Amino acid sequence: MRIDVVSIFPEYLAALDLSLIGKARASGLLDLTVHDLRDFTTDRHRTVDDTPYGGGAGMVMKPEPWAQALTAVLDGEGGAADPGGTTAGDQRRPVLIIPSPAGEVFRQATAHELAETDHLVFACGRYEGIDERVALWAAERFDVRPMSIGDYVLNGGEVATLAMVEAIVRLIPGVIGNPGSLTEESHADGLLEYPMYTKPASWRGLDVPDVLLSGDHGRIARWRHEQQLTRTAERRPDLLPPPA
Ligand code: 6GU
Repeated sequence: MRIDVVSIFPEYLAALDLSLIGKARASGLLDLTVHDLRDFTTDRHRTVDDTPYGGGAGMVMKPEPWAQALTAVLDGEGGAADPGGTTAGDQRRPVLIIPSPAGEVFRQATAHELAETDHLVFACGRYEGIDERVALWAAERFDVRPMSIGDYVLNGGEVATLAMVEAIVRLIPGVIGNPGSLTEESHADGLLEYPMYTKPASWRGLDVPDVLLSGDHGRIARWRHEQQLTRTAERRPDLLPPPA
């Protein structure tokens, strides 16, 4: 998979060199490049923002640097007639994710869907956002997806991009050593994960539930499923199907 991130704070994305994502890059499963939006400005001050038409607080990101940056990212696609190597080749367009609290909510299902894409581009806005015409212009070249990571406001798209990239990349086949860990985690089956324990069996007066020491795998599986249901009902009742 190829991922390009465009930001005025490329240093924010330095964490993408670490841990699991860093390993995916080193192994060639992920080709990730971070671009500085200011490299696509043409004025002496490398200006990326301006005052909003209609008035109001804050600044808006100017459209032209974004068009230059996104065009450069597309030019970097290789331009070969058949970059995938098979003639039936995948004709899906690159996906442009625009992180925004006004976007569609990014969920585990979204991560699975996007893990199937060949090329993802993240356009990290700052200030009050990016001139709306950029998304319209980009829609002729990309599948444009404004995405929010939850109902709260961040200062810009960088932190949201870190979260989405991590959620997507760990689902690329081969990135996680033990694929079983993907099927037993929270949200894999629409429920929260059951509680986990490790040694010692008794710690500061707190005991691991007996059932987990029983060796009875059927009983353990039933207990874990009940725990998933009670935990989800307590913490995230919105995830449960409405009672019939
Ligand atoms: Cl994707 N961006 C910003 N700036 N704030 C957010 C968000 C995204 N998701 C939730 N809040």
